[in-house]
Amino acid sequence: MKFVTTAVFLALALGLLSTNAVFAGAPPALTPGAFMGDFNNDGQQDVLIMDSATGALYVYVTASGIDGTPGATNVDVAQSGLLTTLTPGQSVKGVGDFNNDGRADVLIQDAAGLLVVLVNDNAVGPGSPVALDAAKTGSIATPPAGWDVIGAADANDDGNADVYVIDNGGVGGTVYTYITQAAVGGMPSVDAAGSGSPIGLPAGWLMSVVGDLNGDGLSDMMASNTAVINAGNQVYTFITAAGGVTVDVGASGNPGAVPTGWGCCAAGNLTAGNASNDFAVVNESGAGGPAGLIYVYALNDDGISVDVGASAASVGLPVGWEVAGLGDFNNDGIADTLAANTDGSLLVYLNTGPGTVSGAAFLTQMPGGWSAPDFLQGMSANEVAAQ
Ligand SMILES: [Ca+2]
Ligand SMILES: [Ca+2]
Ligand SMILES: [Ca+2]
Ligand SMILES: [Ca+2]
Repeated sequence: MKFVTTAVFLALALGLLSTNAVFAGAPPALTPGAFMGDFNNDGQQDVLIMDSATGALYVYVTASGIDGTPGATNVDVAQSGLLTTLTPGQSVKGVGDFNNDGRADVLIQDAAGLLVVLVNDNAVGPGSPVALDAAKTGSIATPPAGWDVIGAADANDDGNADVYVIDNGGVGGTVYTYITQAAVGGMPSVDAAGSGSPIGLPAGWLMSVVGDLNGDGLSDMMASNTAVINAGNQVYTFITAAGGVTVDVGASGNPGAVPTGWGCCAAGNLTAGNASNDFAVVNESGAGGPAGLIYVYALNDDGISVDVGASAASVGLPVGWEVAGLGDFNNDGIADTLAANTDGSLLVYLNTGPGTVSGAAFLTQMPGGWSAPDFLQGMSANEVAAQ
């Protein structure tokens, strides 16, 4: 297929960012992240997990009334279920609603590089386990060699998740967005005419977030300069324009630097009363505060500037735990924090604001060998928006 790259390198904007850069040559830190989405269309995030030995994909559906009461059962066993078993060479690349029926679908890639959407069956009745609708499995595209999936998010605000890829093997840093199309509840495919390349990143920059940051419905991008270890991790927010495959340079900007040794970034709306998202960082090194501490930067409506007064430290994660993503697990409009332990335990901190948590709800402990598949880069949109 024809793969058109029309990347516009924002040399001016990124030049401003790079003036204080000190490149130490350290490999970029990877951002941990789980694949989450609302698989049963009840407004609550659910968690996709995989058995690394067999390739089985399973969804933990979050129970109604999730809370932090000791001993509470926060997984709805009846609605949870096995989706499919991947064949060798296949891997999960993202979760998003690719056909606008309110149910999260699963983006996978096969050994030949083809991106395929496994469509979640919207005919499943209340109380029954989630399942796939094999008749609606849709092929999206095969990115060129060296291009990797960043995540899935609705770039053009048509209700269908789109797929972001980045050139990690060639020129480096060029982002391309496959716009997808599907009738509501139908089979996804790619809209070649609507697809395009919104941005190219300089060397050393990672895309950390794809998802709507300024509340206009169009997915945006947040990148972090993880090569800068002496001056903190700089972050930059790219606000997109109509169509979702171009960047509004004037609306984009630098929210500020994340302190040295802190991991960037998971995004979600933790502030009641505005539509813009906020982002969380984690103290991974213990520099400048206790290791494991989560700090939330509250973003103003523009999606780029930080509301310093509303920003605050949140909970501190115990040793062995990491942030897996932000998503709304109790349908109160405020994103919660999913944390994962190396022993397979999954915990949701129920946020009520940037620095306030009402409780910690234990979801479950995954069986041995199972994990919430990690993103190598970034967080997908289903982790971003508190719908
Ligand atoms: Ca759900
Ligand atoms: Ca769907
Ligand atoms: Ca879309
Ligand atoms: Ca936006």
